[in-house]
Amino acid sequence: MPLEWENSRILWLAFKASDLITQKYKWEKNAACQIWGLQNRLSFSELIAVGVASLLFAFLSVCVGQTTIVSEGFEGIFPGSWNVGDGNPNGSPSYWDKVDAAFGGQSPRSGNWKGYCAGIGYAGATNAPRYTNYMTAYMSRTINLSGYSRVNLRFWNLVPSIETGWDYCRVLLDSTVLWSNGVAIGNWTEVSTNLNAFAGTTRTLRFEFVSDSIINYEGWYLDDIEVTAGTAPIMEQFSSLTLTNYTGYVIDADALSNSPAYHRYALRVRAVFVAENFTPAPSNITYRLQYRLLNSAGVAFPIYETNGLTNVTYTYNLLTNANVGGGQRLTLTNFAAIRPAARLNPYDTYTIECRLFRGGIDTGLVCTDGPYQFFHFTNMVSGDAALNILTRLNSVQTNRIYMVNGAPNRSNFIFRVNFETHRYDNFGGVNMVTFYPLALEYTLFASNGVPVATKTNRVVLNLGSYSYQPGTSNSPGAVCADVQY
Ligand SMILES: [Ca+2]
Ligand SMILES: [Ca+2]
Ligand SMILES: [Ca+2]
Repeated sequence: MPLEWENSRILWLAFKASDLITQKYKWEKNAACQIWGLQNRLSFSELIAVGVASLLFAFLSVCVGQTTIVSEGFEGIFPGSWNVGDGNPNGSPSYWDKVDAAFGGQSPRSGNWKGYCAGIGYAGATNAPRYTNYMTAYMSRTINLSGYSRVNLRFWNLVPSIETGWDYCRVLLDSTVLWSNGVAIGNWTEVSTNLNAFAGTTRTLRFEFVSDSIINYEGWYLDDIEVTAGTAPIMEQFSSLTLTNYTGYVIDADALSNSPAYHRYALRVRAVFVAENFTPAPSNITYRLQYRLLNSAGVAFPIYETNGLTNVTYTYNLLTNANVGGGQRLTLTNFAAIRPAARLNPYDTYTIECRLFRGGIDTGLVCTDGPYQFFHFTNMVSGDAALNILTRLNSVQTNRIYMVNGAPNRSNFIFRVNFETHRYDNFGGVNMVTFYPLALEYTLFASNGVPVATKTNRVVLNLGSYSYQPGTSNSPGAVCADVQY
């Protein structure tokens, strides 16, 4: 349905699609259409891109903490940064290489590959390999520990058999022996060594297997070697923050159901972080994860605390205990159920924030997930008389950028309107189509802000939509319309 007006070069159009939404559009010759939202000014292209953005940034996290200096699981190119060789010129050269899962009969500690002291030049068969005589097989690399005051070395190792008393494994930092072993280790076993004494320097880390002139067995395997560094005795790092039940809806009535498929009344959030102990002694730590829901302006949105009430800072706080052994790194996973305490605005976007506190002290670590958009149904009664419908006006476009007053087919503008409605009604009853009116109201403004009289300013649509969409969990029925008036 066309809109007509008398004269203007810069015009404004106020658009009203229902009592729930009011959007104002500015339209200018040769200029992009822009939308003024309820709270924020958004450019047209930004609003359309919101759905894409939430996918792109869903896994973006802000993470700071300890640093991984070395991470070797033998899954990539080997030797890579390592120097490998046999320091004993006698016998045939035999030294470190990566070997596959089947090699030697024992699976890698992780992935598909592990390191073997005689991967190059081994004796025997791949299913029963043996190291050779006269080996000083090494894999070594430089580690730069400058800028850190705390350093941990961890590695996993396995020694199916060895000539005890004559052949041996050891780990060195330059010429300092950090660890040594001359006996069989039947299962993958982690070794943890504190390297704080070497922090701030650059060193050479060396794994060395030594055999004498006679009698050989299977020898030494390595996997998942890690050198991590930090600046404090205990350090943490966020791995991820993920909204796990995003459907585009928050449905308060789901709180009446015990089924996990109906848990859409809360934002189910998984936070994963690692805690590392850079001391030799175990540490028992209480962490607090403080969650907030931020709108697009970065302002905290009302949410319920774990006790079902709201607090003044709109935070949701969970405590978790961690017993982190000396030199150990622990991965901790925390699950939150964040429930909005007010109706989420379908025109705004929301980001979930998690802040980590250790023993009451803010670690400064923050992780975020978002932005997300939601249609939020607050109706709690299945069979209430009201029509529980949410709408959103997505865009308005015009097909021409000029008008000629009095000329046939040129004295009006035709607007293409894109909107959507979502309905969640009678969700405990029979699913059926109901028709309801949706009014689109237009107002034209001249550049001085004064409304311009038009022949038409209201279009009433008769829309029909299902009360819900049946499924494993019933979903709201939706209508997305792209109509011209
Ligand atoms: Ca591996
Ligand atoms: Ca040799
Ligand atoms: Ca030997």
